[in-house]
Amino acid sequence: MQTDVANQTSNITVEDDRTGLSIETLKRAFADNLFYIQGKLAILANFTDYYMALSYTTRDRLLQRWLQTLKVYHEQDIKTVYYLSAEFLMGRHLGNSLINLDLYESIAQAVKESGLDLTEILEQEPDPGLGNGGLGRLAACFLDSLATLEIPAMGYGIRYEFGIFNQSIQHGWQVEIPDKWLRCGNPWEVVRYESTVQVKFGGHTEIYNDDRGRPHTRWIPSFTVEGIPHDTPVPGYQTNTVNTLRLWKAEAGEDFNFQAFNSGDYDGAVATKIKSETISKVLYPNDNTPQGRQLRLEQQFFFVSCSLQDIIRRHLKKYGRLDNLPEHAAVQLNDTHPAISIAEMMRLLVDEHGLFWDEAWRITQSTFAYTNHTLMPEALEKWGVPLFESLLPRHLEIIYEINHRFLQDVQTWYPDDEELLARLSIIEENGGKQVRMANLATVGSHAVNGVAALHTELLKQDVLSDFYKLWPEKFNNKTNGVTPRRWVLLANPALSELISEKIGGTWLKHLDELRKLESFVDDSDFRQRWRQIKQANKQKLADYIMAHNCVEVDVNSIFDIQVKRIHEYKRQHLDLLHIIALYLRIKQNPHIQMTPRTFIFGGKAAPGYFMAKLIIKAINAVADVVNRDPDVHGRLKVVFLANFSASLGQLIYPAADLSEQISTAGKEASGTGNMKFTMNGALTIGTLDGANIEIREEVGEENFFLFGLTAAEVEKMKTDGYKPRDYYESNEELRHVLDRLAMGYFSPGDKDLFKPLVDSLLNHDDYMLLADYQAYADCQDKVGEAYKDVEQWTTMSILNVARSGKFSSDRTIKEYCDEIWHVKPVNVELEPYDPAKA
Ligand code: GPU
Repeated sequence: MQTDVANQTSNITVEDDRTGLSIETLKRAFADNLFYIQGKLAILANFTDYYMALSYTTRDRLLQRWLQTLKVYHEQDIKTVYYLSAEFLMGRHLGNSLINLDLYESIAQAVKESGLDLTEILEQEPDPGLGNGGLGRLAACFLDSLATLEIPAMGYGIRYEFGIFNQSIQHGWQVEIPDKWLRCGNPWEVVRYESTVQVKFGGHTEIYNDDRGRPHTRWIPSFTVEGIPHDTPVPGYQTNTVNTLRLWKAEAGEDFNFQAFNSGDYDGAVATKIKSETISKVLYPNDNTPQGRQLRLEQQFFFVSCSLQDIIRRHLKKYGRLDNLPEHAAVQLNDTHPAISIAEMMRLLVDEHGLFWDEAWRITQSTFAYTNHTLMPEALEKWGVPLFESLLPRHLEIIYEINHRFLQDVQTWYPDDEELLARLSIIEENGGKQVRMANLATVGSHAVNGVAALHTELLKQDVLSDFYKLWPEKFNNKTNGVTPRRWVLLANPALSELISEKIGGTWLKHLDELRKLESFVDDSDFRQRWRQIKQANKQKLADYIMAHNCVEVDVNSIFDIQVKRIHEYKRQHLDLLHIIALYLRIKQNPHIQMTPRTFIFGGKAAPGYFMAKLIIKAINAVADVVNRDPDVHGRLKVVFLANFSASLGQLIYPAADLSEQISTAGKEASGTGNMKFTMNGALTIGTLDGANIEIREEVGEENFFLFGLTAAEVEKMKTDGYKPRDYYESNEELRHVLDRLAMGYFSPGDKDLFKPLVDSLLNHDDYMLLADYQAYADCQDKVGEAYKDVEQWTTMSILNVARSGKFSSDRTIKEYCDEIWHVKPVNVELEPYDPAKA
């Protein structure tokens, strides 16, 4: 790197160097950080060094706001939101920080004057993959909105050493590669050793009497682990507020350091250390289907205990009492992963802080709220009682006590309804006792919400219907949203610029203002630029596809995209059946007219999910045949993009023409990718599921490609006895498609390869692909026709963006603030940095 640092004559003061925003100062800081932090001479530096130096330059400029925010929160009488989540899929930090600090342009200039290119440096950042999919990404969008809305908030989670695996595709199969995201260091975290907490596990409980002869319970653990907080700043967009994401790393406790070593038990000491550190080692790569492993429960309890101890410690330091905790803390449970919070809070209040049970219960219930993210029965977390007893003996006692008191209440309201009691009980008695975490979370919270209107209705009618009858007022809907800062401004700068040129820049904080775009819908210059931007975004993706898949795609074809976790309920294989059908139509009639399409897939399968991995293989197998067949003649291409992630999403959403949201109705709680596509001007082909329903309501039914059974029809068909084979037998095209797959047409070396996939569809078809197949294929024909009318498609695309304002996570978070948390914004005024006073 060539800099002119040596020639600089301006007077840059020390404090300027770390807070100054002029191009000159930024250049100087960048060069300094390369030298002093990375320890590299410019001529020997590589891109990682540039990335690190630029990150420190940016972090320095965040710190003033971050520390000022902490000071204001410390001094003022406020209520704070604590968002507890086992996953935070934050996405890359550097670009987002630059945007939120309004520093993007200056840094780009400073970097350019240093002879480098900012976008290339941004690509060096490892994408912190501390989540699986929608649930973890939602938590990240929420943190962005909380900071932007100036709400005092803190995210609490686990600092996994290995995040979601990297996916590579080998011979069409998914191969998992460990994600060593911390290898080069993490410039975005600050370790707060002084706030380390102790977490107990195992052992037994005993009763003892206090000085006044009152009995108490004491938990004697068999081992203790330390939780070390690692803090990451979360800047709001164009505000001074910088909130904190606090992630806990597990380390061996004090006793390890002395006792085991001193007694000469070196192996034993090391084993303890390894066991402790294992707790925050790796993210469980399951989405929507928990694995009931002991380590997973250890992870959950570990971060919950750390976080609640942290909250209580800070509260006590400030107020010296706990009865007013609910006035200052709102704790949100992101699904049931942190639901053990209910029992841990009771334990801390009763056993450790000496509160009476009833008072502790009042505090707990008024502090916690619970968000449910799934209706799928297999995704509801349950833990075997024996495991619970050995790992968390005191918590099991507390859960029994909570359950006993709860069921006694129920009995007074509904006497002699044994079945109702059995359904409501926190303990499932059938087939080996289990603790039902959703029941625990519901009983212990004052609010329970679903994540889209349909999902909340189904929660009330189905999964949690008995609780709804008891406490209808507890239930509420909070339709998900996504942050337009990352998903439009950062991902799609050209579109953002066009929009700001037309309606000003405030839409980024008030997304409803996008409606103003409707008045430009007939402006031919605007429409043309709209199309050019989409085309350029498609070209960027096409270049990526060429570089990574060696497949040439036509940017004039429909970019028809399905990116999300691979799951049978999301029905990537329905998309695939239709692709095979189109291919067979070409083979039968080589001159058939067809709007050219590029089908693009991306998504990870849980490593133990056989059928999901087979679907990936099938997509790649079909791609191999279709992409090579000269008969296809540019009409079809199929691409599976490896290693879908937040950062790859930023490339993909802006390049889409068609967004595939084709889950079986009633199965996708909300979906959030659907919103990102819509905001970037893609049209949706989708079922009446999750937030699709609300997207269609907003954009207008004429601007949405709807197909398929409704949730009610799905249920009715199931109870009436669904026979997938009937569809196979009566639908010739569908039969040919399935036969080709089953016969090994796409797997020449292994004819039976896809038989399990076909058999599952013919014999069970739990997600009703065959019932929805014809409606989907017909709807896709309409899409193909519609795309031919460029003008009409442009109008629909503009209207989709103009009417997507509801799906900002700012709207979602405002609703949580007003209706669940009862928290208000807190203004943070910046004070000039003064080293003498710091
Ligand atoms: N979701 Br439960 C996940 O991503 N992982 C999970 O373990 C569970 C739910 C998703 C839902 O599938 C999706 O519909 C929703 O939009 C998202 O959570 C955020 O609410």
